[in-house]
Amino acid sequence: MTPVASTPTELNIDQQVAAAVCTGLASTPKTLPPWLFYDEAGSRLFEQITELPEYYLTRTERDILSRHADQIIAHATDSRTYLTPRLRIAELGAGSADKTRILLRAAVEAQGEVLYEPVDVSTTALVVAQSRIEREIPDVRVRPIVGDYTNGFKFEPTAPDERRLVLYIGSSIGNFEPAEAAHLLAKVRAQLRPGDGMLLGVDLVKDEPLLVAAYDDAAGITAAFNKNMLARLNRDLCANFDPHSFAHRAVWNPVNSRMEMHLESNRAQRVRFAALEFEAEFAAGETIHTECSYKYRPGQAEAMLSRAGFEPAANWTDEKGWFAVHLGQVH
Ligand code: AVI
Repeated sequence: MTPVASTPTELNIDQQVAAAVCTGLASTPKTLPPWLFYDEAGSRLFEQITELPEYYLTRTERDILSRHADQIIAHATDSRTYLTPRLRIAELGAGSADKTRILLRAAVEAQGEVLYEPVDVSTTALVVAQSRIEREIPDVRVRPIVGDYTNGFKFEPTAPDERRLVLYIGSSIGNFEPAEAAHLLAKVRAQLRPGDGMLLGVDLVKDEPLLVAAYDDAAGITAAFNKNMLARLNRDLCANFDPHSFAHRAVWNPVNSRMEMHLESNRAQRVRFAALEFEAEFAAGETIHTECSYKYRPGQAEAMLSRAGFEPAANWTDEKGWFAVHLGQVH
């Protein structure tokens, strides 16, 4: 197992949580950033969300990858310069790398050994993903990169006969504001060379009831995921949120083409953060906006890739046109 180093990101996480709370809860309307969802309990709840009947995103993307993995790998390896370039597969925010195994197997099939570079802030997630992948697909060598892909991580240079395919799947790009998403893609592009590519998974606009159900499931798992942010702040910043006094809200915002998650205070209340000497006051019905999840219309993902300097090369979708996977190449 490759040892993975601890990073400044993990060391200064408490300061980042404190800064996010002081900024977000002092603003109008109140906001908290979605990365606060992903403590240990939140990451477990997210894994449960991905298996919910209403949360179509994960299974739809998995089906697309399963059906088209060989084609995706062939497109990404397609070359005018080298006869058979070797493909390295990197992944931003790899997490458990569950769906990635489909592409890794297809790459092993096409070229034998494959180097896989998962990037994640969570050392634990990387260690788990590495041991699972190396056990299940012995021809994959895993070289984890612990780091925050939104903030200054570095890929190692590839050899002249290699090309890198960067995966950014799971609709994670949708959790960024359009300007931030553009900036992130451009930063990744700046680290790539001609022949390299990016595979981007995006969720598409669909009927409102389907979208709302995906973010407000009958079993209440997404509500628990949203409210877990309050439990996290109680623990990390000695706050005294009563999670029962907040309701989970999931709303479709058609103007901005995004699902939004909010936490709505069901009474007037004051919440104290003992670790910060900070208090936040809530009126009855006041909300904290915790997440945006952008949904794209035809042509928007291609435009986003082009603006970041990628040539949209191919895309794959499901029969219902609910989700799409786009390949952008560097020329
Ligand atoms: C991680 N991300 C793509 C999920 C989404 O659908 O925006 C997070 C999530 N939020 C609520 N359910 C799932």
